[in-house]
Amino acid sequence: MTTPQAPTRHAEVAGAGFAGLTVSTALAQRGWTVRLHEQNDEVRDFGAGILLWRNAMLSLEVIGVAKSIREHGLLPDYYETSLNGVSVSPELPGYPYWAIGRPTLHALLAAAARDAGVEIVTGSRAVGADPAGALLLADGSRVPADLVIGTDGAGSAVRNSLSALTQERKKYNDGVCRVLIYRPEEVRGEQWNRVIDFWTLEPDAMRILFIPTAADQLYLAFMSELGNERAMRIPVDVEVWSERFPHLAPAIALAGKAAGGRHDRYQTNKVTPWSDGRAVVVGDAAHAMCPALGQGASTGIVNAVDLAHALDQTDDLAAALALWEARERPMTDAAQARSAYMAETRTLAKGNGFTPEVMQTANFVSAAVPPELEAMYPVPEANRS
Ligand code: 5PR
Repeated sequence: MTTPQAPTRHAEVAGAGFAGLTVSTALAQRGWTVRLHEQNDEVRDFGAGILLWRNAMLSLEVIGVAKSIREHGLLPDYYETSLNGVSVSPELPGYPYWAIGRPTLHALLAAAARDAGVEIVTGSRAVGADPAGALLLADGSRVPADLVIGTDGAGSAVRNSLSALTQERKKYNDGVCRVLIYRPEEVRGEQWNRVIDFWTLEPDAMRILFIPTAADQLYLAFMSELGNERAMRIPVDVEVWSERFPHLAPAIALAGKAAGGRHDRYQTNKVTPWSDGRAVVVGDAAHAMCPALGQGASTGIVNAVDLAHALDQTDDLAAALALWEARERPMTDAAQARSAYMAETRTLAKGNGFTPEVMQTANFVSAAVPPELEAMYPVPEANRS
């Protein structure tokens, strides 16, 4: 534990995404001064929707954000998998996980960061880090810090500048168009209060992941193979998707009219180690993964909160970083390997998303989580890992 007399420690953080906001908030709440740089002119998220599993919700409880997620988001009754219109596994009744729009989640995290005293600087792009303890900015300035944190995403400039960090990157053949839309009347009501993973595999894989994120909001992910040009289009090609999924036509029509939206190809990057001297990478910068487990952002959030916790456990920076990586890397590597395997084999189409092995990531409890919080989120017997 840090003694009250200990000098205030200072962090410079690059990238105000989920990992950046979370780590900044967790450090500021523990007495650090934190400056968070965002390259865009606004602090906002342009993504669609997200599932937050128990592991992430517990970590978000630690920084006091989970309550508002429970209020603004939606608790799905089930995660159901449907193959060619036939339900192959209604699963996860009673599992404590929440669906929420990414812009909403981001706004809640940004509010928590400001409340904690984090200074957020927009229009400030990081180009690298000095392991001796400085963040390097695009305007040529060099800002010193006790700890420099790269939360600048899968293409991380901070990571790429650190020669001690090795990386393996891989791209996959599937990609996904994600949209957040107004939820049509046709897909409201009790029987639609669930995640439904609609798969077809013939003649090629096309899948719609249906996730209600609020009473009036719906997240749709349209997954397809790289060769299927029409299915990869943004805005979503209403004709080609409605032909495959006629019963979802009203939602697909709205998705076709949705502004924004994006296509992302599945990719992973494995970085070893996660830190060099006073510089560390967190989130997609350290471990971008395929989305099959729905754990990309969540593992980053878990790692971000535990990093702050580890730094509170000892004043020896190198020891804290080593402790943190030893605690978080095994579950992170396992999630990355499993999600890549699941994406490559498309085993989710068979409803194989919730084997005890797979649930290990969702059920992971980081060292930062006190037992009384853990008890708030009981895991149903069927989903224990
Ligand atoms: N799960 C979630 C998700 O958003 C996606 C996948 C699985 C929550 C798509 O981004 O397998 O592609 C997936």
